[in-house]
Amino acid sequence: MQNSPKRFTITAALPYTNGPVHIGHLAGVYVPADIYSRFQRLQGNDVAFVCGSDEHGVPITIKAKKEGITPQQVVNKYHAIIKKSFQEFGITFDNYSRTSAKIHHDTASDFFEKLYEEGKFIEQTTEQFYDQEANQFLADRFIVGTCPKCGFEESYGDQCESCGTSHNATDLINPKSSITGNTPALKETKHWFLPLDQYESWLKEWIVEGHKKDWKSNVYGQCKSWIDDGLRPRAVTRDLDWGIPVPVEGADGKVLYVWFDAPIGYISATKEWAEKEGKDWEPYWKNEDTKMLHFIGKDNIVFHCIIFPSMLKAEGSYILPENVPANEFLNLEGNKISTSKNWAVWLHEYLEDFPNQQDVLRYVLTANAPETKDNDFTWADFQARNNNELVAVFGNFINRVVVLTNKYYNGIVPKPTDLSEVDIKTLSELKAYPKVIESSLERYRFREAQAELMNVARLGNKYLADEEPWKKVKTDEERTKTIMYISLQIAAALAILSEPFLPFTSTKLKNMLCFSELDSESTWNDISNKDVLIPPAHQIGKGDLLFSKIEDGQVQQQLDKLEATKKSNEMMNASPEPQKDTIQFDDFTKLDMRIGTILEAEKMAKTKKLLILKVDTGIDIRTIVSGIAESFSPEEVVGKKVTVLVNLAPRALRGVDSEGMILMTETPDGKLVFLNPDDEKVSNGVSIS
Ligand code: B3M
Ligand code: ZN
Repeated sequence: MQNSPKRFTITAALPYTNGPVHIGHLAGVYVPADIYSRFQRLQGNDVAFVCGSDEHGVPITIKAKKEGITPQQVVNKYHAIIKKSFQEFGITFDNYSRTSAKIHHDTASDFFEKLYEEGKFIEQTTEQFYDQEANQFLADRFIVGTCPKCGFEESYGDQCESCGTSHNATDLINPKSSITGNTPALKETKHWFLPLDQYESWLKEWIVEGHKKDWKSNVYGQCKSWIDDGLRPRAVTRDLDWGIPVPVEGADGKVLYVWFDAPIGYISATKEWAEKEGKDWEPYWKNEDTKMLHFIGKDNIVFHCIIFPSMLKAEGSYILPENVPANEFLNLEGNKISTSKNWAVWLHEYLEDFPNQQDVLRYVLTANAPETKDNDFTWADFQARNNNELVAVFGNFINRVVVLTNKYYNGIVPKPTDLSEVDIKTLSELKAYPKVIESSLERYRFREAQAELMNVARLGNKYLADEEPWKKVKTDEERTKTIMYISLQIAAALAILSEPFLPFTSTKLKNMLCFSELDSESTWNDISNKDVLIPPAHQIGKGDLLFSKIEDGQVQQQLDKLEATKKSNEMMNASPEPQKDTIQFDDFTKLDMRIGTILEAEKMAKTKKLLILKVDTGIDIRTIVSGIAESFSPEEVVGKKVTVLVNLAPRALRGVDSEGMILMTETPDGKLVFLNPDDEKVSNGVSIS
């Protein structure tokens, strides 16, 4: 029985557009949100699944400064990369918008104006941090200091990334400007504040009393602790030149706080979508019978559960989220994922190394989703889950069914005869799965739901192993037909049930089973309600491997990549070696260093590191063996000006006499660099003094 369709507004956190997206984002937010949205659509429900790029805020202006480009150029670049990654991983947003879009600027401005006109803000002149050297106020991430709550020394002005607390910049201990490193001064400025304290008792009733049972305990716990600590007014404007201008008089040089405008981005994305689709956006945000859900990571809980709902409540005409299924964090090989340290698996890079293997990553990230605590992604686990689960369980079952059906019946679904007790039991177990998976999904337990999906494949494998059609085919043709028929029903169920989790696999499997040739394609609920998913006489296609083994070498390559990142980070942070013992001027003059030119270079046979060089030192042309072959090819160094220590006692390296030493240094990622004069006119033979 189909219930009447329900309306869903499903939002996924708007990613900051200051870098690409990585596996942590996918695991924590976008894959679960996508699974849920796909599932609701399969139920015949009316879904608006919206997201977009968060293009304001300080991280973007910092990135622009670093790269020497404008903030708009930064967001254009990453918006395109992020949008493409989401498409490639099959994240089925109904609309992926961006907060620099006009519709968003208008929507956010109007929202602010309405609250302003209704007197919902308090206007206050307060002292804010100001960097005199940079000549600007220091909002949010422009300021770092010690978190007053947990003591983390690199907390941002608005939020501590370590404990998740959101605070005012002036609460930080030992604040420093992240532009100049200076200790900032305080300077007066006027801002508008949302008096969260006025919403405290309402929030208590709505969350602490109303959602104790149905919200995840990590989410509920955080909210309760904030409310118990007491809420204070929060500034919703900033002194910045990047963002949505504050739409009231006397607010020059001020923009809306990014966390004021970003969640309104969900509304503008819905509006933009509705406009394109010729629909009305309002029921998705204003009708009480709409179920609104925010998928986010744990660092965004306060904004989605306390601040945004208070904004919506202040506005008055909006519904509130029914649930905010926030996830904890995913680590990578034991360390916190970090964009700035490049400690991440970037989605666009993953696809270069594992082309067309989106579902493998989706699968592993869901199997390991940080639903109740932080979790670790390891490449060893990635390989094991692919090889032992996707290949050995799911892929193996499908492969056997499709290959045997082709072999015995030229791919035509056979007609069953009398069903045995095992057959009846197997079919009734199969029929129970949609509800089992559904019940996990409705409680936002995606790992559990996906594990149940795999149990459907296990059911199929066990059935085949027990019934052994490959033996029975020799003795009992009729029985074999029934076994294959039942196995094909399980395969068809897998094609349908896997769609939310493994969408690419589901499509492939549906094609293999020629779903489009069926009179009517079965749906999720049909698995429980109908006896036949693919009928006798239906022609299926040829087998094609759904998954392939991941080899040790591929895993090693990923580990090597991370190892290189770690090394380069270590070098970047390493403190310089302490100074050596003092020498006298006479000691220094003993070193005879000259400028020279490399005339010839060749690789030393059977070594990785050594080049044999012919160097014109201005005094003579001599041979020097140098350990630079891993950084330079012979062609690259010919013609280079270099600094040579010419009076170093000669020594034989692998049988070649080396008469001197070329001076080098190293970049943080381990690449060697010549110490050469920066003026090409310096002639060979001149000495260094
Ligand atoms: N951009 C923070 C983040 O990427 C922020 C989310 C906005 S959701 C309205 O974690
Ligand atoms: Zn903290």
